[in-house]
Amino acid sequence: MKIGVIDSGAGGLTILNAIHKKQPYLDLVYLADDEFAPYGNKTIAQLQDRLVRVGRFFETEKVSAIVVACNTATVAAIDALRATTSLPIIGVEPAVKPAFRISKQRKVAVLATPVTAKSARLNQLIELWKADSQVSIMSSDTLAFDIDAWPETQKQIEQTIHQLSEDMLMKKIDTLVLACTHYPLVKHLFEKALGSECEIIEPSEGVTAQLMRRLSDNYAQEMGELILAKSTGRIELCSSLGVNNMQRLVSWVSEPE
Ligand code: DGN
Repeated sequence: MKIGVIDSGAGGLTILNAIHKKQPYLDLVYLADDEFAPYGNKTIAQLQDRLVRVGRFFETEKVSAIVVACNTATVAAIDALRATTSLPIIGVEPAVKPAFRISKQRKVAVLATPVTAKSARLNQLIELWKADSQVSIMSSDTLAFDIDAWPETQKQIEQTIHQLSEDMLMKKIDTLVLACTHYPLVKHLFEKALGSECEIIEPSEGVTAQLMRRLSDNYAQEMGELILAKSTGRIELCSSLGVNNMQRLVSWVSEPE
């Protein structure tokens, strides 16, 4: 069984890694859509059109499900994608619910791209779970793009994280939700800037659990095991900008570990 995973660049590799760790025999095909990056400053209509094309790509790849490993694409275009394919589609949801549960000071920050930060979906989730917590929705229109352009952008990345963290420290934030799949790649820099008092939450485990639920809903248990047994754990990496760019993205991901 093969699963398609899509993001605008390197960010979704954090989700791909989590899926592979949990289900090492699942075949995965990853599309870094860096030709169209960054997703975070595109219009909703552009993102919908792009995701429909991505859906067609994965259909020709004969995947059994698509994971939209990008918060921006999920809030902007997952419904458009679902409307044009019968494949199961799993999106990534900002992990605000666990953040409100663990925050001791009731001060939570959610950091996302501008599209996600302004989205009705994020704001609805916050309203649903925040209770008496104070919430700061913060966004950066450069951070995801700079992460894809690492290492040339190392300084800009550090500067952006420093500024965002200063703001969070002033607001006495004790729990930070990384609501963009690129940001866990620089989690170590946020940890350094915010200190150990601040919990940092990322979405990869939730998405993996959701994928496995959807797969077992779609395939009877024994059937699912048979299909998994036929898989080899093969990972294919594709970039809409070409092979050289994919190699750069992969080296980025392995570097900080
Ligand atoms: N990884 C994407 C997300 O989770 O929103 C970032 C999209 C982008 O290109 N800015």
